[in-house]
Parts: sequence; C-alpha cells; structure tokens
Amino acid sequence: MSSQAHLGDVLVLGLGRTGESAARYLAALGPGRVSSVTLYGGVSAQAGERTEALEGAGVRVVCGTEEVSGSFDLAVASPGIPMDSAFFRAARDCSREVVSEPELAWRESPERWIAVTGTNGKTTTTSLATHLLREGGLAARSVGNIGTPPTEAVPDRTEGDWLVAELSSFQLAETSLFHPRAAVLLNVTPDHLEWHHTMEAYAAAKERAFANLGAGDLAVVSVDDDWCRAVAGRCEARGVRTCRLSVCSEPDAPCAAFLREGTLVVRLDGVEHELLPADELKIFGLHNAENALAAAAVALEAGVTRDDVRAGLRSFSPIEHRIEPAGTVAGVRYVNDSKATNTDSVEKALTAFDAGTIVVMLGGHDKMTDLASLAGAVCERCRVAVCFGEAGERIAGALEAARAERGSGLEVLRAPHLREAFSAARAAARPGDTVLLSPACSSFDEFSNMAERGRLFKRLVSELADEGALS
Ligand code: UMA
Repeated sequence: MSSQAHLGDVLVLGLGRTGESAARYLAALGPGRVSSVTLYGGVSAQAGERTEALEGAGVRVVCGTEEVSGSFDLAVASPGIPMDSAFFRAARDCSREVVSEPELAWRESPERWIAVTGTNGKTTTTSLATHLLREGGLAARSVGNIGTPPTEAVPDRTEGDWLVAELSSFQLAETSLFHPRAAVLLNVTPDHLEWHHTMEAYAAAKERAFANLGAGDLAVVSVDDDWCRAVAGRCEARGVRTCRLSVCSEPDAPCAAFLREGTLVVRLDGVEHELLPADELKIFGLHNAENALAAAAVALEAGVTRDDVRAGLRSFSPIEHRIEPAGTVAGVRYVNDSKATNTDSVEKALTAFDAGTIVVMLGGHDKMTDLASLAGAVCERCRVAVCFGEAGERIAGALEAARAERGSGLEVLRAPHLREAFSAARAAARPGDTVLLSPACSSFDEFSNMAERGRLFKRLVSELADEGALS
C-alpha cells in the first residue's frame, strides 16, 4: 500500500511518540527506500532503552543537542517543536524538505484519509467518524493528534480501510501534498498562539487540510465562526464540494449539515438524510450536535448508509475526559472535562448543563490567554467557580471583575491544587448541581498531562462514592 519513491537520507526530529514511530517506520523501509535514518531528540532527550531499541532497528540517534549537522533529503518534524525554534531552523538548514509526520504517512499511503481539524471537538469527531464507518462495515482507524501517529498505522493498512486523522495545527503547518478524501474544520478560536504567534498563522495552518482538495472530494466546514466561514468561501471558490456545517442556521447550499427543529440533517448534493433528534445522542451540548453532524457527513460521503449512521450516532458514548460523566454522589453529578484546556472549550461545556446548577473547577498551567469571554460565560451559567493551580489567581480575579460588572451572584472560591479544589467544589454543591472539571488550562503545573488530571478527578469522585456507601 505504499509509494515507492526513494527517500534518501532522512532526519527525524523529536523523541516522543511521533519521532519514535516515524523513525521505526522509515528504518523498516530498508535500503531500497531509505539510505539512512538519523533521529535528533533535542536537548531534553536522553539515551536509554528507547534509544537503544531504535539503534537496534538501524536508526542513528543523537541526544542532548539541538545543533543538527549533516545533509538530509527529508526531515520529519514532531508537532511540539515550533517552526521558529532554533532546533527546527537548524534542521531546515540542512534538509531539502521538512514535513510533518502525518504528511509522510499520507505520502506513503494516500488512499482513503479523512482529516479532522479545528480548535475544539476534533477528538470527539474523529472517534465518532471512525465509529460510524465501522458501524457501516468499513475498516477504520483513528490516528494523529488523538494518540496513534499515522506512520504506526500505515504498515497494517488493509485494502479498503480508512484512516480518520485528527490533525492539530502543528501537524498541518508542515504539510504540502497532503490530500485527504474528505476534511472537516469544526471551529477556529484562539489557542496555541505561543507556537503560531498570530491567529492568522494558526488559522492558515488549519486551512492546509483543504489545500489539495478537488471537485471529487468533500470539505465539511463550519459556517458558525468568521474564520471558518472564510475557509468555506475559499473552498467553494476553488470548486471544492463544500458541506456547510451549522448549528445556528440551515445553510442554503447543495451540501450542508445542520439542525432542523432539533433533528440532525445532512444534505449531500441536494439529497437530504434526516438522521435523529440531537437529544437522542449520548454526547451532550450543541457543540456535540455539531461534531455529530460533521462525523455523519463524512461517513455518508464514505458510503455508510443512513440507517447505519443513525445506529452509530445512537450508540456512541462520550470519550474519556471530554464532558465524561464521572458519577453522581448525594444527588450531585460529577463531570470530567479535563480535556478542556482552552477557554472556548469550557464555554462550550458550560452550555451542556442547566444555567445556575454548575459548580465549575477552573485552573492549571497558565497559558496567559484572554479571560474576558470565559469570565462572562461563567458568570452567566455557573453558581460557583473554584479556581486552582498556577492560573487560579488570575482566573479568580477575572471572574470577580466580571461579576462586579454584571452584578451576577457567582461565588468565587480559591484552592491551591486540584484535590483541595475538588473538596471545595463538593462542599459548595447542592443536590441537582453538576460539579464540572473543565479547567481552561493545560495541566503541566501539577500533572504530566490532562489524562492524569482527569483520572485523579475520577478517583476523587469514586472515593467520595465509597465514603457515601460506608456512612
Ligand atoms: N521536543 C523538543 N523541543 C520542543 C518540543 C519537543 O526537542 O520544543 C522533542 C523532545 O524530544 C520531545 C519530543 O520532541 O520528547 C516530543 O514531541 P512532541 O511534543 O511533538 O510530542 P509527541 O510525543 O510526538 O506527541 C505528538 C502530539 N504532541 C503535541 O502536539 C505537543 C500528541 O498530541 C499526539 O497525540 C502525538 O504526537 C501523536 O500524533 C498531544 C497534544 O498535546 C495530545 N496535542 C496538542 C493539543 O491537542 O492541544 C496539539
């Protein structure tokens, strides 16, 4: 299933999941396709079992430096390494071309890719699209930012299977030939500005998913925010079949995905597929109806029948750490939304619960994003906010300012870390309330990643349930 171009001397940057997978994939191609594979792990990378295993597979590994030397035909960069970093620049200076790992995987095996991007909702949409394809009897695998580097999936591909790739702006920024059969853009709101510096650069990276789409492909693009609407317009102007995605209106276009009186409807080339009422989905909130519409559109495009799409939409459960029900104790519902690492994601999560019944837990590593819009939404929808971690004080300050401005009754509490924040939230919650961990921050001040933070939250809920059972 792979192309036969000779790749020459290849450089791999980064020793995380991406770098390891790319290096292994390349080394396994053998001398017929690759002359050499060199991996630079960066300053923080250290020699150990992983590097020994890679060396055993034929990869030359260099750790502890960002000063790349040599001459390479191709470099494959890990997404976490910013394009303007000294490490990336050093690699670019000695390579004929630098690509991201999904671009390499696509070049090797370009058939039947679906790309999903956007600031929020990517993971849910990717998982749901994979689920719907499988419901329709097609082999499908989720890859990319969701966790499995695409090069890990390429060698196992079988005839007729699909790769549904969740792609971050980092991964898309270094694509050039990438050409999926369908691509989804859910939304563009401020995030990762420390990597891209400007919203224009961030949005342009996301738009790269559509750069090579043609008339026979399908672009599924939200028209509910300005950045995305502009992308939809540009796709249409180029003659790309564009499915206008909206949960606010019914787009007047031959391809569209929207809600009609609360029911999910996808129209492809003028043919309407009425799916099911949004309140029959197990994933809550308007943004999840949008994710479901996008996933349904690409599944129908791939040939899944309306009945199978319907059945799959009905059976799909929330994914871990994304508005994930974590249990109800003493009449209080606990919800783990640890994956909400930016303000827009939290604002969306808040719409999934009744206003005035939410005790929200906010905080973590401070990304220094603007908090005005979040603070307004929290005042509008929450009864209590517990602010914790490195960003806790800044968030509490923003909430108090918004409260004074709006005259809202929001109670603002402070706690040093997640554990204490959980205790404060539990104490403040009344039966019928929802305690929602939707932190608006990354987790790195206290945890290795957002999954660890979400797991601690869930453990605290189950300890509470156990205490309740004993008392
Ligand atoms: N490194 C440096 N300098 C840097 C950054 C990284 O030297 O400034 C090197 C180090 O060797 C480090 C390695 O690169 O060990 C790590 O590479 P990486 O940060 O690109 O991480 P990977 O382990 O390869 O994981 C990446 C994605 N990570 C990022 O984009 C930061 C994972 O997304 C993805 O699941 C994985 O590839 C497989 O495709 C995670 C993520 O946080 C979930 N994504 C961001 C998000 O969702 O907000 C975009």
